Amino acid sequence: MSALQSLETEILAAIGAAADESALDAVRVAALGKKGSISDLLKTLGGMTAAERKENGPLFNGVRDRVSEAIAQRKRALADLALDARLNLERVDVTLPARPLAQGTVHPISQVLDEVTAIFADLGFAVAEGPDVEYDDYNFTKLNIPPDHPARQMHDTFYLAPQADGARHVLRTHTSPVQVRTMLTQKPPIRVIAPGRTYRVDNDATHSPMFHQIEALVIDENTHLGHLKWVVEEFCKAFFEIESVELRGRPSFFPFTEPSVEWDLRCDRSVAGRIEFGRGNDWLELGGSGMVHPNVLAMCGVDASRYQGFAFGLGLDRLAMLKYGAPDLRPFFDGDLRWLKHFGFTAFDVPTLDAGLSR
Ligand code: 2U9
Repeated sequence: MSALQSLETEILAAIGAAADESALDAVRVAALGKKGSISDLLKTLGGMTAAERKENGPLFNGVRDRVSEAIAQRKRALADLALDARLNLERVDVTLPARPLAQGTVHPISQVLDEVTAIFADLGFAVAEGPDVEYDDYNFTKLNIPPDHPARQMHDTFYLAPQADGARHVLRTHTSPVQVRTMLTQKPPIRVIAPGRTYRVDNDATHSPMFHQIEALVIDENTHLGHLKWVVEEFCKAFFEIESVELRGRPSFFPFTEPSVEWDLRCDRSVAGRIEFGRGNDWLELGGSGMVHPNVLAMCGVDASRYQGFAFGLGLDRLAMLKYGAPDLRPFFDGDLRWLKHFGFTAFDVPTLDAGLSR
């Protein structure tokens, strides 16, 4: 091997062995710098004869070019290695949960809706939904409230402008039309809850023109009042997170149920500003219910000679007020950040029956 070849081999080996950019730069300066080995070699060309220069020039320049290219290649490889090492060090686990935002909170009504949905899902109920703007027929007539029925006045209905045929849509006054839609489109057995916004012309400390209801409907061959009471009882125990409850049923009247029952829950109000369930000498009105009226079953396409079922309704806003101690309904819909911060929940408090509904 000629001296020139061994010089090139030696420099290329040093380039390959350079572990970082500064080591590589030292090799570059030693070979190609002002006083570098290759630069020294190139300087000798000036003292050569034309024939020697013609022979050695391309050889020396070839060594310089290959060394320059090897240095550039090693530089890119070292930069890639450095980037890989940095990426490894600064790796972000995108599967980790995001940090909670300082501002936004889950509204108590959304929280209560999630809690109620989790409880009923555990009991085998599906969630049914429907539109806020409803047919008069589904909101009233199919629920056994014909056009001149006095119950229409009690509902304080928001009516929309008449259609070409004179029919008027309404803002649904309860979520019951959702169960009408369910019965019209599904065959029994049916087990659904219908949560959502409802509307009535009403506005004071305990009423808002837009409020939230949750209703349940069960239709099967042998469903009876005992099942209804058991479901209401199980719901109360799970929702108020207590071992036992006592329910009192009062006879009532609703056009869409027969017989109809309103439920009261035993509670203790002896400590001012507090309410506790499951004990005490007081009763809290919970909501109404009953066995679905045979007229309703028939108008919704269910064979009333074979099937029967129960339905009940609860006010979601009232449940939220009771459970989380908010005394006035109006701030629920004001969007005041201070109120939302006080009564809101963090997005990580997803209610489940195993982990606890409210923590
Ligand atoms: C169908 C048949 C029957 C749903 C019912 C009630 C009684 C009731 C109130 C509770 C609190 C409304 O928000 S609230 O003021 N609801 O008392 N709801 S029975 O009965 C139905 C529903 C749908 C097809």
